[in-house]
Amino acid sequence: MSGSRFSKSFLFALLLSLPALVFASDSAPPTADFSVLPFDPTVNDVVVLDANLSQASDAPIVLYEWDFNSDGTIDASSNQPQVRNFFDQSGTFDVTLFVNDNAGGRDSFTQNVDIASAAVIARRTFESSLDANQVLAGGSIFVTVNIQLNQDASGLGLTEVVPVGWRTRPVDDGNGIFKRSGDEMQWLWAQSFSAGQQVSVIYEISVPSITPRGAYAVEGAASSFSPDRFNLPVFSLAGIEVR
Ligand SMILES: [Ca+2]
Repeated sequence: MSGSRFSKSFLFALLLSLPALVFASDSAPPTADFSVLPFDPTVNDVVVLDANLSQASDAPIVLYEWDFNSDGTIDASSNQPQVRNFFDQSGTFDVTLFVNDNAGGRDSFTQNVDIASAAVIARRTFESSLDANQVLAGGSIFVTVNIQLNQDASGLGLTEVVPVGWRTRPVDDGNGIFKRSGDEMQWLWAQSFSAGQQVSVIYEISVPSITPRGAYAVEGAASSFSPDRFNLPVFSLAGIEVR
């Protein structure tokens, strides 16, 4: 009687420990590692973080998670190893990558990414009812160009060019003067700016309904005449994706 009770509780204990035994069989977690391009990024650069250096062990890696400032909050996650990011200011960022395989294995790797400052930061962002840079053919998407001046500037100008046949409508000229020149949208500012000021313009793009699906580029440049002349592309993380 007592013997059968012993064997029952033994069996019960064995059953309880089975999941732990199965879990422990994932003895080799993946190894997280990533590279950074470009080698000496500035705040203007789209920084490509590439986790292809990571190694799977006995199970494929299925999820890459990125904490761009190692504050414990994941900023981007994907089943693809590459991610593109802008860093909002200069300085040294601790970037942490977590890789997860489909057997519950997980590893992390942190490295410093040094972001150099730039005299002018010109960025374009998109806003739509879908994911930020996505739009349906026949739909519209809003574009914001932000120019952060870390130097004095007079004769500030901005040009933007959208794909041929796409209609545009200025929404906020940021106290600049708007005009069209051929396919180009142009903004000019009569006033002078001092270091630390920024300018934002907003316009709307209407995508023709006959537009085939795919990725489309918007190109632009910010420029100034004095005291230090510059002519700088407007950077965006990605183009417009028509779905
Ligand atoms: Ca974070």
